[in-house]
Amino acid sequence: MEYLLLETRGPVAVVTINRPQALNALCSALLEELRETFGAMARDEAVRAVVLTGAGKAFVAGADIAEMRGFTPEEANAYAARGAQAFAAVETLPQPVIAAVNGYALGGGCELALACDIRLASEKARFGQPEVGLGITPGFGGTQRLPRAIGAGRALEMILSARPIDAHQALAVGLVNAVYAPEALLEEAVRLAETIARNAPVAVRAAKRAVHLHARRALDEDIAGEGRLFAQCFATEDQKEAMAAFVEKRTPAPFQGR
Ligand code: DAK
Repeated sequence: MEYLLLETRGPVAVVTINRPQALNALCSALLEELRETFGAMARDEAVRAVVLTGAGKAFVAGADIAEMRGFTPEEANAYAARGAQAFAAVETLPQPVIAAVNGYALGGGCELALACDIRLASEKARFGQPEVGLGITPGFGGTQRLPRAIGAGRALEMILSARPIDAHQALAVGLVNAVYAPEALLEEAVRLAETIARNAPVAVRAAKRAVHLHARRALDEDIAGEGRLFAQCFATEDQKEAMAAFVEKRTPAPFQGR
């Protein structure tokens, strides 16, 4: 892999986008590596939670403008398809994904953070959807995920003004869950991932899916889906052991993921 670094810390995988000379802009090859890497992690039971971050002063400064600028409509379509697959691989990863937003998260970079489950930011983070200033609309789900995350009015202000917001503004609108000193961000993200990784794996995956159902289907279907996922956990030894331990007022045995 040319543009991604993959490090495992016990049950936590840390994926670092490593194209700092271009502020980690999403070129086609990088999108392809994201799709492959997240596809492989989906099949890796040893990975219980993922942290996604960027090398250097950016998380991701957006789609690769240099690559994009000369696109024919056909090439734009191919890029969009590749991007959609990469973003879907991140969003639908069974394991939770925490974005550790270390710097610029602009355009496709802000959208990539939004495709993650939880966002934590460094004080140096900047979030924005500058696309309309480039004559395009957000294309990797920003018009859908941003309003769901922060409400239509605030999303429209960001999208239509193209003005970035800083980490503290992002915290105030609920785009990120917490803001840390730059040197503390990655450790805090890994610590949260480790906390998640200690919980029952089947239940964690089912809970993530249950939350995501909401964005995708009508409420009735969501409730039914939640119920099915809830029921599925009852087929696991971990559920039996954890509930037994609660009733017996003891600490449960380590979770087995089955
Ligand atoms: N693409 C390509 N290269 C980029 C880049 C980008 N998005 N952002 C930065 N770089 C490169 C710069 O060109 C520069 O390269 P060299 O000149 O050194 O070769 C290097 O990274 C360092 O950047 P700067 O010198 O500009 O660094 P500064 O600290 O001065 O400024 C900045 C940082 C983040 C304010 C600035 O780099 C900037 O404004 N960057 C562009 C941010 C931006 O507009 N991002 C949104 C891109 S639009 C689609 C789906 C989605 C999308 C498109 C289509 N379809 C479905 C078809 C998404 C679109 C976008 O994301």
